[in-house]
Amino acid sequence: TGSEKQGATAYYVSTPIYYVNDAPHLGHAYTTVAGDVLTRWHRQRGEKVWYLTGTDEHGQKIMRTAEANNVTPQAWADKLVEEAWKPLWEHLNIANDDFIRTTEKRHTDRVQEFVQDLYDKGEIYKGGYEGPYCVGCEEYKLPGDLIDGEGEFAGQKLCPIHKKPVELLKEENYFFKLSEYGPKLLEFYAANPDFIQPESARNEVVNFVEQGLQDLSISRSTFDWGVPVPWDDKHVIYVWVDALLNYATAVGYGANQEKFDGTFPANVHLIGKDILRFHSVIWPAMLMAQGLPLPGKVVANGWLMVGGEKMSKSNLTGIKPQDLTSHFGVDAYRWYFLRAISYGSDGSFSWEDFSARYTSELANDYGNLASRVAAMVGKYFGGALPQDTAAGDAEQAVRDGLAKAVATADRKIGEELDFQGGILAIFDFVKQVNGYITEQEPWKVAKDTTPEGQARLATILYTAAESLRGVAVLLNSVMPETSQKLWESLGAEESLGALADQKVQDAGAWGTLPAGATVTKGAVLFPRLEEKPA
Ligand code: ME8
Repeated sequence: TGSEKQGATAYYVSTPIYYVNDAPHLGHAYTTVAGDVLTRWHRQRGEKVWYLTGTDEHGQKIMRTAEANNVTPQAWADKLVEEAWKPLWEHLNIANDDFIRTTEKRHTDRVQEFVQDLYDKGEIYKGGYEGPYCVGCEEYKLPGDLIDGEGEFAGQKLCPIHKKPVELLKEENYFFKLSEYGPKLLEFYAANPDFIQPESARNEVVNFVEQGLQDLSISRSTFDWGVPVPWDDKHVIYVWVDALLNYATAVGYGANQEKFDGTFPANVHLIGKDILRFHSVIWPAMLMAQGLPLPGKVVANGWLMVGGEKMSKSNLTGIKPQDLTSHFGVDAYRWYFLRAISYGSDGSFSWEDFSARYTSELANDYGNLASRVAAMVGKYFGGALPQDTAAGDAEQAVRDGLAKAVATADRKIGEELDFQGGILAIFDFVKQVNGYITEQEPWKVAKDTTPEGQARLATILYTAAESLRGVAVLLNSVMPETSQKLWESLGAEESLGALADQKVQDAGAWGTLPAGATVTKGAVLFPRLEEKPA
């Protein structure tokens, strides 16, 4: 095992598969948009990428929700997937390659085979367990993890994430010998210091494993909404074992060896920090037990907070992703959370902050730059992009600025998953170009009708337009619709072809946009905001 992929060809990115007990909220969309940006970035490097998302449909949490709604769990899951989850990803322009549902046969058959294999290898045994269980987490909790209830829950022990009382469960179950994997996991973390990110998450996991692991109950017998344990159909497989295996079954585990070898393991598992132990302890141990290669990285995002609490299905304060996209547009929505919150840290959402950043950074800095440049090429050159024959130091600084933005954004977004840092590098360049235009005052240079004056004017406008060409490529992963509009307005679609075929690593190659390209004043990139909805 090792975190370097052997002979595999696809850059494989995953999101968690989300529970279908309710509709998606801002928190789910946060992780999925981040994965989409990472995916598009790597595609734009010319790499083959596989982006997987899906839904987690078994377990008590889904079963109870379905019961409360008087439908079968399958009918409930079908409805939520078709009416809520898939439509939201489409709405947000998520370019996933597959969508796996844990109730699909392509998944359940392979889950049974995987677990049967572990059983045959002696990795699974029958035992008893009694402990506090949180249905919200679908997890047995360690007594030390619980918090004391107050108010209506006074005297009870609560799950620290859901702030709800845990249930005491006592069952005879099948157990996976997780405890035996502690030393191997610690060795793996030490050999692969980037495996768990951010650093705080890594430290937490290492501490946790150093305390010693307990064996993991991997079956349940008090309800039946799950994948049957193949050798004992009175049990269903624990929902988390079932769920984690999606990362293997979706890419052909046990079914399509060629596909599996060309994709597995994931380069990056994107998750929230609530499900860190599952992905960085249990999942690698399951893979070790089966002799399968381990993922490259597990990257945990922080929590979107509302009123100081983790945003959750029961604590939404009524904000849906669609409420924000209908006000700010899909692209601004995709941009905002990655721009405003450092990936890995918690962050709060507010209408005021979003509106202020939209107006100053998107509409004023970026949108106005694009429309001013197109308008001036129209006014002074009849819309035909002129040549930059009179470039000097000021132009060289802009060219260097673009090259630097490309290198920084490629490292930060493509490698470090520092989306905020990458976006800021691109917007610093937008600011630089704005400053360049303010200094050069093309509207004054235009009055100088000598050949030298006109050559300067041409150079200034070419420099600005060519800079925007670079910006369109760099922001395409984050705001694809806006980049496309800009691309067309620069006449680049016609002269250079599809934006998607522009490589990130070539985005800084100065002189890409040919003189003579037809520049038109396209649609406004970021329209003025309407009044905030009540
Ligand atoms: O845990 N802030 O599903 P889930 C940021 N089915 N991210 C958030 C968030 C918030 N307030 N709320 C949710 C499950 N998320 C399991 C996963 S994977 C094999 C099985 C995001 O519907 C974040 O990525 O509870 C978190 O880990 C995930 O949604 C949990 O989604």
